[in-house]
Parts: sequence; C-alpha cells; structure tokens
Amino acid sequence: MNNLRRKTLAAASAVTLGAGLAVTGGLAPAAAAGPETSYLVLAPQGATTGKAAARVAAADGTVVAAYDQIGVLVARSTNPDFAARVAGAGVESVASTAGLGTALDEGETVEVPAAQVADAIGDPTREPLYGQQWDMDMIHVPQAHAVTTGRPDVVVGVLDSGISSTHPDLATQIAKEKSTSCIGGVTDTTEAAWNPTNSDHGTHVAGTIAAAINGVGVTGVAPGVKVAAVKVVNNDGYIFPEAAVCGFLWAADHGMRLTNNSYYIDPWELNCRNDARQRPVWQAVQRAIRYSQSKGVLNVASAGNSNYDLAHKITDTGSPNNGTPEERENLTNACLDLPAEAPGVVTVAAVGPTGAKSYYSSYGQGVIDVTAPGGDTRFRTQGARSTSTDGILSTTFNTVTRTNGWGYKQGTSMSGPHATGVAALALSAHPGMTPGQLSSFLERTATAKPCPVGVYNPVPLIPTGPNAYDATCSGGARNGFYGAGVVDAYTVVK
Ligand SMILES: [Ca+2]
Ligand SMILES: [Ca+2]
Repeated sequence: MNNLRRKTLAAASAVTLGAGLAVTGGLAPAAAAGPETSYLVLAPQGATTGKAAARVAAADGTVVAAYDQIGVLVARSTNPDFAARVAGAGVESVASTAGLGTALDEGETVEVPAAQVADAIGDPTREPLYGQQWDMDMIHVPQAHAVTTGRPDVVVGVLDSGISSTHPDLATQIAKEKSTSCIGGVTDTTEAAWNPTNSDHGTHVAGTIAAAINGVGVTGVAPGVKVAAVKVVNNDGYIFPEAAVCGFLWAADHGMRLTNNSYYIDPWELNCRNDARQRPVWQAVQRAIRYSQSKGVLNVASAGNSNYDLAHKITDTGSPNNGTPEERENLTNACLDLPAEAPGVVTVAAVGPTGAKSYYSSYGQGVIDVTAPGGDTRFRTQGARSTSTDGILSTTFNTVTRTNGWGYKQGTSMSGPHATGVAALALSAHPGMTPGQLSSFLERTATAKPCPVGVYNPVPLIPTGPNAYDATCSGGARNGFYGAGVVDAYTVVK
C-alpha cells in the first residue's frame, strides 16, 4: 500500500508540472519562464497580507486568492526564482504546492440497475431502496427520524468532488447559494463549477448525509438539513492544499457548522520531516482548519483506507527511521495527515454490516475518535469475492453517461458522512453546542465496542499477500479500531 501511494503521488507531481507548460510573455528579462506554478505565501501569523501581496507582484507573481482571515495568499508565477524573490519582510514563508496534490481514494461504484430501482417498493412507510440501507438501521436512523430529520438551517459543507444538482434525491437538499468550486484555491460559484465532472464521490457522500425522504431512492442520515457542495477535487482526481484552504474558509465564512472531509492530503508519504520546503503548505492548511473552528465549525474527516496504524507511522511505513527526537517532534507538528489528524477534527474509522472493523479501515489509538458504517464487501467470503450489497448504498452520478442513479461504494469516505449526518442531527436538536461540545457529545453517545482479541484479519483469502490486512487493536473502552464507538443517530436527538 505504501508503494502504491508513493506512485500515486508521483503521478500527481507529473500532472501539476505538465499542466502549465504554456509560456506567457511579460516576464522580467533575468528569468526564463518555467511552467506556471501555484504557491502558498504566508504572512506572519495575525498580520495582514498587504506587504506579501506587494512582494508577489514584484516577483513576477499574480495573487489569485487572498485569504486575509488567516494571512495566506494563493499566487501563481512562471518565474522559477519566484519563491526566493518573494521572501522578505511581510512574508513568513512561501512554498510551491506542485507535487503536493493527493489522489482522492475514490473506490468503485457498483450501480443498482435502473429497472431494479424502478421496481423497488420497499416498506411503504420508508424509501423504496431502504431495504438495502443496513447502515441506517445500524445507527438507529429510523428511530431518530421519529424525533427529527434535522433542521434546514444546519448546512453541511461537503468538501469533495462536487454534488449532482439534478439528482432526484438531492436537488431539494442542496444549499445552492452556499455551494462553490475551490479548484486552484479560487472560488467559482456557478452551478456547473460545483457539479461533478469525473467523479461521483461527492454525490455519494452527500446522499449519505442528506438524501431526501421523498418516495424515491434512499434516505440520508439527516434529510432535514442541507448540504453545500464545496468542490476541492480537481478533474484529475487530486486535492491540492490551496483547494482545501479555500474550502475550509468558504465553509467557515458562509455559516456552515459542519464540514465532511472524505479525503486527506498526506504529506507523510513525501517524507516531509526531511523537507522544510513543504512545511509552509501544511501550516497554511492548519491555519485554515483552526480558523474554521474559531468560527464554530466542527470538521469531520475519514481515517483512510490503507489498514494503516496511524498511531505508529514511523515504524509502520518502512521509511528510513533515522529520526532524532527533534525530528519526531517535527513529524508531530508538521507532517500530520490532514485534515484527519489536525487537533479538534473528528476522525472516523469504518465498520461493515456485522459491526466489525472494515478490512481496509485505517486505525490507531488516540487517532480514531468514533466509527460508523463504511461497508465491507469482503468479510463475507473472507476476501475471496466482493459482495457489493455489503457496501453503502447512496446517490450516484455516472460520469460517462451523465445520468443520476443509486449505487454502492465502500470506504472510510462512506463512514465519515454517517458521523457527519449524526452530528447534523445532534446540532439540530442542540443548536447551541460549540464544536468541542458537539465532538464530545458524539463520542459520549456512541456505542462503545471492544477490541477483538489477538491479531485481526477478516480477509485472509485476499491474494495480495498473506498478512495484507492484519491489524492489532489496542486500548480499552476507547480503542484504536473504534475510538469511542459507533455513532448513534437516536441517542443524539432523544
Ligand atoms: Ca429518497
Ligand atoms: Ca481527531
């Protein structure tokens, strides 16, 4: 998995460098123009960005977005010396984001055939496809809905690949006036810009949070709330740090109380503890996350699908472990998987239909806060075959035929939005809660789940190596596989 991720990130680098080869005129004669590159330019913490903006202009750069709230500029330049030239008074640090995009871990979609959707009648009191929504039963969504389905003034920012605004289960659920694209770190609020292009990941996530109770398709956890599309995944499937910064600030400044982040931007695989150049990028993202929290936003993030022990990265990555204690300190402060490991973010692991850890779910004592259904299509056959109906059924958008539908996906990308949906119900019932109170409440109301005994491997037949999905859980009532336990929609509203 480690090698796979490295390859993916290498591809991200190639995409970035290839994207801006057009040479533009008007440069200072001293510098031969290179590819256009994006930079994050940080003013000193708490300072305005005026001086930094002047330095950007003097260094052949263009400010494409100014985030004065956190003292961060997004700039572009074709001058290869831009970073060196922009440094100086009013600029704390500057870094190119080239190569720092992380591929969205998309997973495949298994669509429900249209004829089967048309024939589904289900229980007459529920949605036609509800019979396949084992995830909603697991977290007691029907019981919660008897109390509330959520309030429409609770708006959840879905930082993802866009949401299909024509989907029959979502069209009424989107806060269009609060939706935007953040690709390139720059907002574009036109409806086409925040609809999906090459990925239906965000459409699936949005349906889990808030698909309508309307006699069509499925229900979400909190169909009474609204979702806003905040598109941070570019058309090549990558999330760049400037897009994430834009997304957190947009959500914070447009009254959202919750964001769902079913992705991560992952510096660790790039060995960032040895790379001072990258630190400003992660500092900018962390400033954005802290700002959103200061504006009352609770951010929920997926733990990842690598069956990776997030609490023991140094020993588990296979990276050269020549770190001194000082370097470990740097790792802790500057090389977190973001947003999942940023302080105050609710980090969510995944379970399948039996309530046991999904084979792919990353874990880690002190890192996982709660867990939620994310599907597990392999446990039933010990890994021999995939059983799609053990995934999570939600809304889909076929990017080839450009049609809306319903289908299954699995991943912590699917568990995260269940926790977000429960948080949205909790906030609907208890509107005065601060992000910290809400996060504690989610944990306190979760159903604790003990560690399995010994080495856990639900899929010994997966043919990618005899121990590919081994994992060992540590901790007591709160532990590395499940955190405080499985979130519960009913206990947060009753
Ligand atoms: Ca529906
Ligand atoms: Ca956390």
